[in-house]
Amino acid sequence: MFRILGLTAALLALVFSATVSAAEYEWKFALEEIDGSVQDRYATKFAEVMKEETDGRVNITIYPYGSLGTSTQLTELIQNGAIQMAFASPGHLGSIVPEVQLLTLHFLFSDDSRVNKKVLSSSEALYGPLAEAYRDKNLKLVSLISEGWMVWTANKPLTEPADFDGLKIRTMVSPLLLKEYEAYGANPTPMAYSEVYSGLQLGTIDAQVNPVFAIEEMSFYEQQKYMIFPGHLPFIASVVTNPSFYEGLPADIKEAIQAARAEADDYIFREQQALNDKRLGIIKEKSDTEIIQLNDEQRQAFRKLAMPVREQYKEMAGERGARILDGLVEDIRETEKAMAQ
Ligand code: 6CS
Repeated sequence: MFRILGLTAALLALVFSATVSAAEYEWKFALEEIDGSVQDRYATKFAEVMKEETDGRVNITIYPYGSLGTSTQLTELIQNGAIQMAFASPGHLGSIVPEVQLLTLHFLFSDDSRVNKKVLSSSEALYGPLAEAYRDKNLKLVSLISEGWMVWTANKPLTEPADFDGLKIRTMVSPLLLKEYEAYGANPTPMAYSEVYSGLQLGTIDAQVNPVFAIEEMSFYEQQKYMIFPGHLPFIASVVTNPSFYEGLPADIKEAIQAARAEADDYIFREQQALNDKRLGIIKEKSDTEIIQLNDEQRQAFRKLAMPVREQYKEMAGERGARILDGLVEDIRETEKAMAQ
C-alpha cells in the first residue's frame, strides 16, 4: 500500500513538476554543426533572448549535428513541421532552393566583413525575392549569418588555379559548387559533413573547404598540411522555420523572434570572429600546419575564373535568381559606399 502511494506520489511529482516547468511553447532548434560551434552559439543566444522576451513562455531545445540527421534531412524536418527551427546552409540547401546558391559564389561579397554583416541582415534582395524562393519550398527565412571566411585545406599549397588540376576537393552538395571548383580545373566531390574526416584519412578526397572554427572542431587539420586563406567568400548559413507554424504564432511571439534574431545576429558577428581567431591559435599550437594567405595578384587569377560561374548560376536559378543576384551586387556596392563615408 505504502509502495503504491509512494509510486503515485512520485508520478504526481513528475507530472506536477513537468506542468510547472513546462513552457507554453516547446521548440526544437536543429544544428548542422556540433556543440561549441558557431551555430550552437547562435542558437544558444537565440534561445536565451526568446526566453527573456516572452517571460519564459518559449523554451528552445538545441539538437547538435548528428542527433537529427544531415543538413538536407534537417530541412525536410522543417518542411514537414516536425521541428520548429534549423540551420540550412546554402551549400546544401541549394539542392532544394536553387536561388540560394548565389550565397556560395566566389568573390561576390565584400572584403569588409562589416559590409557583409549589414547586407546579410537587411538586404532587400535577400529578404524579398530570395525569401520568396524559400517560401515556395515551404520554408520561412528567419536570418542569414556569416560564420567566417572559407579556407581551403590540402596536402599541397594551392596558390594558383593550376594547383587545382584534378584535385579531389570535397564540397557540400549544392550543384553550383561543382561548377565553381570545375572552373579552377578541380575534380569536386560532394559529400556530407560527417564523412569529410574519414574521406581525407582514406584519400577519397584530397582537400576540403570550411571556416577555421570548423576545421579545428572537426579535426580536419590533422589530415592536411596546408591551410590557404583566399578570401573568396564567407561561409553563410540561413536560419529557417516552417511558414505555417510561424503564421500560426501570436503577434507578440513573432515580435520576440524578430528581437531574438536581431540580437543573435549582432552577437554572432563578434563571436564568430573571436572563435575563428582562437581556433586558428589552437591549430597552430597543436600542429605544424602551414598557413598561406593569398596576395591580390593570386586572388585575381581565381577571381577571373570565378566570374563566368555567375552565368551558370543564372541558368540554374532562372529569372528570379538573376534578379536576386543583380539586387545583391547592388546592395553590396551601396553598403560599401555608405560605410566608406
Ligand atoms: O561543410 C559542411 O558541410 C558544413 N560546414 C559548416 C561550417 N557548417 C555546416 C555545414 O554543413
